[in-house]
Amino acid sequence: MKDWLQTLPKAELHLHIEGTLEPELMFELAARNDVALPYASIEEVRAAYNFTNLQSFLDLYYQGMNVLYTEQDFYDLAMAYFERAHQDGVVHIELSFDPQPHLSRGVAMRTLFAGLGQAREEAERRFGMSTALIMSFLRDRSTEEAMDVLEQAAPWYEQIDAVGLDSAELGNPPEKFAAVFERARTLGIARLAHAGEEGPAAYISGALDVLDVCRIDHGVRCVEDEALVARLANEQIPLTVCPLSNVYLKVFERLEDHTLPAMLDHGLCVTLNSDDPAYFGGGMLNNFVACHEAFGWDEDAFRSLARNAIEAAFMSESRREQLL
Ligand code: ES4
Ligand code: ZN
Repeated sequence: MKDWLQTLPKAELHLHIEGTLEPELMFELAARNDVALPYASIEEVRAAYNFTNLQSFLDLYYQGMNVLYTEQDFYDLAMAYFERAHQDGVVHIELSFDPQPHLSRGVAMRTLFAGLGQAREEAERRFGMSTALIMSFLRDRSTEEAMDVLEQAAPWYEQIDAVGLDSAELGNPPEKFAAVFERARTLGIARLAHAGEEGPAAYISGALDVLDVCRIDHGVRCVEDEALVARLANEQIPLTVCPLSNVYLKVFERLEDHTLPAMLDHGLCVTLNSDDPAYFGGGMLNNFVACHEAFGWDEDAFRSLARNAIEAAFMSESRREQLL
């Protein structure tokens, strides 16, 4: 089954590029940029990945990305992931990046777009891979800062397929970013948001009603609200579920306890994704294999999940036809 899942053409819609930073590259970039790391060895980094909730992960995620400074660093980070994803049989990737932590360290906005843009072009040339770019705002920082980031990105709007909303969910409801997302809408930029990962089902409704998002990242807590489930099913709102992430962040104790089978029973438009593969036990293929082992899904089930992702992706209609 693993071999078959590898050959299944997969689109990944929920991937934080900073969450693809493997400890080996972290050490290499730390040396290159003369950044001190709080770890003595690669093994020590991996041993630290022992999360109790979303915040305990985010602390290490922000710490890890402190080694990224130059255009070359962002290129190397993205290219290393594109290569691994290509080996997993991924044919389309929508990578999200978080400008704020980098801007705060003095990295220029153009460095981010240039490095990631170069890697995207190279992935297209070398692997025939298509990609899309999602610029995400940190919901645990201010609305004003997010608005400022959106304005600073003006020279690169053409490269942005959507804006997203991530980081610490609880206590940072979607409504906080109504004005920022309204501005993005005016600019003609599509909108996404993490919702219903640690936060309640009401954050999913809020993201749909107030932020006018076209997809929900995670959304696994939707099952707590029957009316919301009916709405998500009726409107076929894509949910970018990240199975291994949910287990690593203790959203569910074990994958067997995940609401994924119930979500499929309700007729929801589910897609499978890796979220932060360097931190959560691997990439797309590992997520697919883990679901096969936990739920016993057959080839038809995975074909249908992969199709959902291709249908929900930001890609040209000719590319979509080619992949369907
Ligand atoms: C994230 Cl799993 C998750 N949730 C929210 N924000 C994030 N940023 C990176 N991974
Ligand atoms: Zn995420």
